[in-house]
Amino acid sequence: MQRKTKTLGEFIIENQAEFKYSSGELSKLINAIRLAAKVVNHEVNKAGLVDILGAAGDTNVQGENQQKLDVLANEKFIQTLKNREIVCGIASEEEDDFISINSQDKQHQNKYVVLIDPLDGSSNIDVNVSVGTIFSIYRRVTDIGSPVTLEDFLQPGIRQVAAGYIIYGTSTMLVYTTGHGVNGFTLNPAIGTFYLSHPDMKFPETGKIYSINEGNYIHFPQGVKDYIKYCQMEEGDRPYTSRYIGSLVSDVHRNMIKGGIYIYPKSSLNSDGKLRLLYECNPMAFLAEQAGGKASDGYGRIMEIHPTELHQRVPFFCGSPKMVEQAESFMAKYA
Ligand code: AHM
Ligand code: MG
Repeated sequence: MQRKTKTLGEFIIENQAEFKYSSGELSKLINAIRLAAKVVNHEVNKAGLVDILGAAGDTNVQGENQQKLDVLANEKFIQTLKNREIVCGIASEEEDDFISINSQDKQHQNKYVVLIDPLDGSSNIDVNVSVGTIFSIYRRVTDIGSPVTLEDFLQPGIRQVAAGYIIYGTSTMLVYTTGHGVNGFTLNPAIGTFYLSHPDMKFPETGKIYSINEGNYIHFPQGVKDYIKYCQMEEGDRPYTSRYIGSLVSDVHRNMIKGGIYIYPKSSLNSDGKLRLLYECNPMAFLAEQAGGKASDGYGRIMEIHPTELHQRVPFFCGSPKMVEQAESFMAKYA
């Protein structure tokens, strides 16, 4: 008899009780993200066909060129979450400030805030290489019934109630956690349904892949330089293989399956690295830890950092636990 494959919709319903504040609100929220993911997937897939490629002409809050698809993905996610009236606030990598959400019949009654990087790795769009969406969900800390404040968004990663990513790759996958392990769902584009394809994803304890933009080697701290040399040394299971897509979601996704480490360190060019703590590092760290991996700034746990600003950047070391520990030991020599 053929095994029945579970859909994401079924999985969400089945696992709702697992969540300690189970009122169905989080499930609805993940359903909304599922819907937005399908819409963005549709747009990403036709990127080469219609004239939606190229820079939109605007720069985002970090002064980087925005691609048209970034703008579009940002709009789609925000619109979907707004329309479904299930969050009280949204912060996006593409927006200068957070958005407070209110509606006539639900006066600031929702309890979750969402932080998103709507289209990460967008410099890869023009060349048909995988990009991703990253999301992070927290319970608000201010009182229900009042508008959200910055405090609701500046929470350490350990307070996340859910996080995930969508990878628009050779196939489209939605991978998420609510703190009970990590599960991956693959989209069947013919019928628009996500199926559970990667249950209980786990980082191998160690691996043979290191992912870092080595072009910046000269600017890296000595601990990172030493670790790179260690990866390249002929000894035991080394040298490791270097794989760097330049798309955080894709690099971490591959390393989670095959075993590996992703590093975006600070450098003499950018003292805090490049990646954003709230939109990129915290959600990837929550997923990594739930998959038995580790996420560090080189010296300590990413998820324990207390954020001070929305667009804060942080150095990021993420992957198989033994590899992250090894990299940390090189960093510690120069602390
Ligand atoms: P983005 O949010 O502007 O797309 O930047 C984040 C991306 C990551 O996905 C990727 O790992 C990194 O930037 C690549 O940066 P670099 O080109 O400096 O190696
Ligand atoms: Mg990004």
